[in-house]
Amino acid sequence: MPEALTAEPRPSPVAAFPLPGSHAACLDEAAPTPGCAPAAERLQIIDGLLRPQARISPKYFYDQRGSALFEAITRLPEYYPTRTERAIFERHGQDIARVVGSRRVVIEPGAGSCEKARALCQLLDATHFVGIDISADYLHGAVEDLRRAVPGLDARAVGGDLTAGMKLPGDLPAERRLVFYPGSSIGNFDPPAAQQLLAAMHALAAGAGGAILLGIDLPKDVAVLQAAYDDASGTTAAFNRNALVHLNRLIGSDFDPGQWRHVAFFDEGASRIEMHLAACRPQRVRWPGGGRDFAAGERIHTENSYKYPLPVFMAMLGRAGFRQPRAWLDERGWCALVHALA
Ligand code: AVJ
Repeated sequence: MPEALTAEPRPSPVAAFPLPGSHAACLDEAAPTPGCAPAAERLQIIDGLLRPQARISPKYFYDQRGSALFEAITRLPEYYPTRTERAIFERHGQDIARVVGSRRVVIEPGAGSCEKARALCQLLDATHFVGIDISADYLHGAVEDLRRAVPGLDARAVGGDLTAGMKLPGDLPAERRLVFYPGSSIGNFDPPAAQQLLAAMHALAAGAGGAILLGIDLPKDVAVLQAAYDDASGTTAAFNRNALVHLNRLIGSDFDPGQWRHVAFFDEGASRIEMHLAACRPQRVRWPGGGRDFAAGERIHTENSYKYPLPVFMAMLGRAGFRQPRAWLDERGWCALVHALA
């Protein structure tokens, strides 16, 4: 087993979330208003905050501190997904390598640190690797490291987003492509958006011998889920609250994170964990040009994390055009690594 598949992951700033338009830091000098998000993004954030049920995208977790907090989350005793996926690779590595096949062109949306990619490229003796990430600067460094670590691998970085018309290198072989999407990141998308993302991945892998290898988190005992998203050390609570600090920088708001309580629960009907921030007391939050009053207990919805039953997910793969799906599970049946042909 390659070392990196057994090591603790180090997600990049932003990269853990392959969603459009993230900002790891305040770098946008062209921002016309206080706060550093581009005007369109600013309006989108404010629109979410002004809805009757206020909401923000989970991509706003991942500024620099948020990415470090996520890394800490992956090491918590309660947070099973990261080490469970690693256990699946340990338990089934040989079978995975046999089914996936060698000499592949690996394409990873949201590649970030490329750490899982390194292990996979070594396991499969990949010929090419393309990492795709919103955080292009970080990705370029990671891909350079990958090139050094895996001699002979043709490794490239592409800045952009799968769902927003990003372009692969023109000279990338169209055959034997493998789209790699680990970490159960697909759980952050609601089912229609997840379905769209799978279709986009199918288009990427569509040439001869194309396939997908993707990690998902399965439904399980509610107490296990609950603990994973509301850990005893309060790390997930800090991660959740940090989104407000990030927003303050992006839109110039004056959220006081200390005035917001972490709320996480499993919605059985929707099969998803929901995370919210609840106002500890009545408060007014302002930003340039506006603001909102929150009543005590009023919430901002910050994340959904869907737990797809395996048959449901297999059906989604089928609708996206994938064939011959198969899955490897950990011994408790908590997470799955799914492979299918494009
Ligand atoms: C990175 C989307 C897989 O949903 O488990 C961890 C993010 N949120 N704790 C997840 C997360 C709260 C994580 N993913």
